Amino acid sequence: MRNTNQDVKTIYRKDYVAPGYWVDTVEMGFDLHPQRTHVATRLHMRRNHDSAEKDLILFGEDIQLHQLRLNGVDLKRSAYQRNKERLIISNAPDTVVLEIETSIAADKNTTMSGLYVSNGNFFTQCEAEGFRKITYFPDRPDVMATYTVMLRADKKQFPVLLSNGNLIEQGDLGDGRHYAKWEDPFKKPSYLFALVAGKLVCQEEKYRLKSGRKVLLQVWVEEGNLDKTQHAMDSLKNSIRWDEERFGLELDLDRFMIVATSDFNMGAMENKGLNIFNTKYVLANSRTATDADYAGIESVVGHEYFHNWTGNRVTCRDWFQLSLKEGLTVFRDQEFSGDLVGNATGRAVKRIEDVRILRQHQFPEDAGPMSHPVRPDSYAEINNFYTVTVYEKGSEVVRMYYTLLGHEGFRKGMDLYFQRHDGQAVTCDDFRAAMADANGRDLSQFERWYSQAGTPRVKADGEYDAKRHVYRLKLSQACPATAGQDHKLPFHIPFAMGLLQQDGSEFALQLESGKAHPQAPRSIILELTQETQEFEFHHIEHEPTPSLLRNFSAPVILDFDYSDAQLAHLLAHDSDAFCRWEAGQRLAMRRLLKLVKSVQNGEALALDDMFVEALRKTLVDANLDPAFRELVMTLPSEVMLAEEMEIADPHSIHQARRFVRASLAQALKAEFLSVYQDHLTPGKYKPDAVSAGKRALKNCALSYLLEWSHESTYELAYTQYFEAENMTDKVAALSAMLHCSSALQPQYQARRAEVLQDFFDEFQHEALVIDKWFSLQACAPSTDVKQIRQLMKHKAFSLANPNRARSLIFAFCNANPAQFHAADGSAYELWGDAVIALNKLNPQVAARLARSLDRWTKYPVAQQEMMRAALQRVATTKGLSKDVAEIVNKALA
Ligand code: 0A1
Ligand code: ZN
Repeated sequence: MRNTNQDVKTIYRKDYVAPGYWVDTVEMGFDLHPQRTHVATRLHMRRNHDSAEKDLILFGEDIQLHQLRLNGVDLKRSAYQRNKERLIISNAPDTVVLEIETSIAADKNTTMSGLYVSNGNFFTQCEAEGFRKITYFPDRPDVMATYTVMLRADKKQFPVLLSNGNLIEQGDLGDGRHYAKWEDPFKKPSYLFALVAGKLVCQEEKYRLKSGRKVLLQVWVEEGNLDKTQHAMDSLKNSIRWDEERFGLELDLDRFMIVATSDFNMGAMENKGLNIFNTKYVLANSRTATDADYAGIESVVGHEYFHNWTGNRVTCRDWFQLSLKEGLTVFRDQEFSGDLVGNATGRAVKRIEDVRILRQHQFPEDAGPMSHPVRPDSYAEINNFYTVTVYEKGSEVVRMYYTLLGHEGFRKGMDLYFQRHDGQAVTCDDFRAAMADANGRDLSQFERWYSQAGTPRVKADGEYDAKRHVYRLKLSQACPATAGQDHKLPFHIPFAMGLLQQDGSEFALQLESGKAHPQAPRSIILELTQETQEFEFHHIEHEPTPSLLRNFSAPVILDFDYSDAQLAHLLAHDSDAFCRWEAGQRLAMRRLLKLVKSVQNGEALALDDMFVEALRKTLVDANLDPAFRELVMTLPSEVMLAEEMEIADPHSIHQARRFVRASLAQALKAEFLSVYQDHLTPGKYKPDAVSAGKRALKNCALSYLLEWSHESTYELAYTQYFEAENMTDKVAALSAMLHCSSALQPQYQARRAEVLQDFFDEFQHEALVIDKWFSLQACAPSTDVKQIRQLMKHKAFSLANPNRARSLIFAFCNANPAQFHAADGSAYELWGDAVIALNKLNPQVAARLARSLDRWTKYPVAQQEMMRAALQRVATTKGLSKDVAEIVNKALA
């Protein structure tokens, strides 16, 4: 059934054809003026005799073409074909020098793709297909060339002129203008091109590489922000060191620059030698940034830096291979953050956080209308495929190689990958082949992780044979049908596991019978490759408690019929921190789902002592890492609960979760209080994982204490808010005051208003903090759609700034389900208004927001009808971008 009147053209992976022409060198001259930037480009091209494409095809979008010259001769209008997207020259000679003159109105560009102006400065964003908004070009990642770039601009207005690579010349032009010439010695695809021009200042440092070579590191920001660049600089130095040590990869340029802009569609961009970042992932000091912000900066700085090898030196043949660079680079940044913590529990905490993100965002994506394989087969708009599947599931796929091949084996695979493919544009198959060949392994079945969408389920059944002292584990796998893929073939699943004894220690795991081997490992990785397999463990003296899918060794859903007692045993003893945490989550999930039913049936709610006791033990266990304890005390989110239900019921979910939090607060108030007191971190703020873990636990305790509605606890948050010397504690207090049960009580209204106003007044000139101010309100359970509309009228709100739009509208639509799904459908209307308004300004951001209704078929019929109507309204809007059209069409299909 077609529900809409706007179909968009689909591009298929199977249709890949190599480019008809290669580009060896690109020379560009920019005359930068915000209203009209003139661009002169010279391309040295040569025919690719291996290609079926005979024409010379260039892409171009929203640019004025002034002149086109081929081998020195002006091309007449009849010598080429041109439409809105392409320029095609037929019968071109084998060697071509093409000169192109174009112009751009960067100040009118609100899409933040191509060349645009933010706060008076010029920036570019060329991934995925933004370069074609600057000049006509074979804008596809398999066309790799070296670039020389001349920038000219008014010296006063644009004192800083940056592009990729090395600065080779600069000077004055007279008439108040100046120039800078940049040369990037490395071949790159056009999506890695960048320029920045404007009034910026930098923190810089000479840094010595392991090899002894000195490089220049710079972090560029707007004036007034130099007090917030140190952490980004430290993170960059840590990243450089880490890639040398862990993968033997050295920075290949003499200069590496990071530039921050407050107008950016995504987190950051890995342009060669000139990374452009969202300010959110650069700027931090203790007054304005939280522990989470510090951690985010570290991982994004790492991520972009690691792309220099995984993405830039070796890039993607076509955009279907996006996960080749993104999955691998996410894996690398996750490992980097884990290694930096420097201890096993810290690593485990990081792992749990990453799994939580995967489950919260990727599992729902894989179960919804946008479900796609890690390597998609088709797309209408590639920007819609920068997804949690390509990134986070892609990283899990890379992690599975790591798990199967081991530390050394994985490194061998990486070495071979660079040996074979440095300077090339390749595919996910090439990566898999390098991993297999370097280790003499057959990884052909592993291909299915790239080609089959959906989250596999692994069902485990255990049986203990007391006579033979054998524990038999049966594993079966299945994967639900997804769009266009009805039948799935079995995956190659690394399944890590152990068996716990009654005293909490682990059995030696021996898969063969015969003599007992007490030295056998206590944790092993089974390889599940068939639909069903059985494994027998010998010399198991009593019935064990299985610890399954250790460290979340594969991105699957595990079904095992655990008893409560078994889960409590795992929570108390498992040596695998992931499974230990998971046991607590299972205990909680079970209760929450039952309570949701009770809410729906109007029954009295009750929480059992066994659960409270299991959590109490973890909460007060001083031998456990505070960060880990905080993770255990955090209940599964409302989004995760909705995913577990046949028909989601956000209001009952909210009430049930609230009830569990309040009951825990009531039962454990003494414990929460002493945990709170014991984890204060006085003295100078430090963002390291240990201090951050203490703050996380302390603030978790505070938020529980406020569920127990009592004057004294509200007072505690109020005091913490005013006395906090860092943003983590300040925002945690404010969040607790807005989000907990007490927040709903009228007697606290005045104080809530007071702190909100105080926060705004103090930080009104700190854009990133004002984003928090909007977000906190957008996610508060008491904030309804009317208040959101009110906040949209606030003088500090702007839909045009992606961070601000995300802080209010996305936060409300994605993270406040009970209000977003208000019975009258009024929030869906708000969603539609915002998507339609954003569609005109910034299609990429609009398409992201459009995804908030992805799961609409999961709700009761009455809600579904209203959501469908909202989707249809968007789908039939005139002038819909292909970004938004693809999303809503898929939702309605
Ligand atoms: N490659 C970047 C993410 C990125 C992707 C697309 C963008 O614009 C459409 C911008 C950034 C990364 O993985 O960090
Ligand atoms: Zn990336």
